[in-house]
Amino acid sequence: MTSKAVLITGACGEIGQALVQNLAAKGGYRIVTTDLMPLPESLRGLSAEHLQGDLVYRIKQFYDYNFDVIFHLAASLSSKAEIASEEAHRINVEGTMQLLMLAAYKSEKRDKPVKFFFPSSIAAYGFPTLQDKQAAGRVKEDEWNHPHTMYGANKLYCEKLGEYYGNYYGQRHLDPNPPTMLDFRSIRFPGLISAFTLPSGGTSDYGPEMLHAAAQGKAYACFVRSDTRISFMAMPDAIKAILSLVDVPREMLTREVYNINAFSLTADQFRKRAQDAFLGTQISFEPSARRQGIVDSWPEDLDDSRARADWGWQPDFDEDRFFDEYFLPAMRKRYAQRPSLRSYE
Ligand code: AKB
Repeated sequence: MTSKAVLITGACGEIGQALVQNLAAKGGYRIVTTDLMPLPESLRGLSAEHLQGDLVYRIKQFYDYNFDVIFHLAASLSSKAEIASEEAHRINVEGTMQLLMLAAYKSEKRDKPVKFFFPSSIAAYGFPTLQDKQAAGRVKEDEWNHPHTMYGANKLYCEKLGEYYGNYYGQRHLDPNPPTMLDFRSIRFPGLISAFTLPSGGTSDYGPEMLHAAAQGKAYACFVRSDTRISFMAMPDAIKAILSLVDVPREMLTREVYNINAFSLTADQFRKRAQDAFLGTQISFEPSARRQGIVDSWPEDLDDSRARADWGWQPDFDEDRFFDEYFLPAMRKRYAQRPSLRSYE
């Protein structure tokens, strides 16, 4: 059996690391990775080749390959992107644009669509006020598309670029014999939580940061108010969603961009979960106006009915299962020596 050639950009990030591990475990893929950073020790041997460097300046290198699937995960996340906005635009938009052009060219040349997976985000949404957010509840993909952040604007625009290159590039879909176009697929992720890695530069980071700090017996000052609510998901569900969406036959899809959802909880509910799990948990709330403003513009909850109907999406981990079957067992294993860890047996 010939293996599928895949490119994973941002391979050293949280989703990247989990995806490399999952694809390698599944088998049947020749994985090429790229990132600004060297590949962590744990991933060496899983990637056939790692190209270290800035994608935007090194795009020519990638024309030598024939990728079947591109997972374009590299991005500057929401909080970081507000500190260096123009640099974030370069990474988030120009990087995506360069890869879309490559995938469009290869799809046409090989007469075979290159699959292009793009992780979008709840940051693509934006509510003018907290009252609007609270009144809206679960949002559908086409509602409230008014991001407040550079990162959110970049995500929304890149979704549109993907739709353009996949369907209308050069208006050649109107030719009598239209060329083969790339196959763009995207998911709007909620905040993601891994039991094995920590995020950096994002704004949903308070969730995972709080839990990991509590598990290590470290005090944590949460940078948003206790009543702040957005939706979250376990990393294994995020990876499951990516792999399912990429594998599903195109005819089953009615759109390019899908919400997915698992559970929605407040920062205070996170604190209570951490207190129940870890003795001596010390969590305070010290909101930062800028980061608070960002999460206040993001939805409390997502309507993922389209993903459920079109490609059978369903999370494995609701809130209880996330804590009881994923996060806490991993923490027990990792910090087994810590005396303040409650026993759950
Ligand atoms: C961020 O906080 O920037 C990301 C996201 C929600 O896309 N985790």
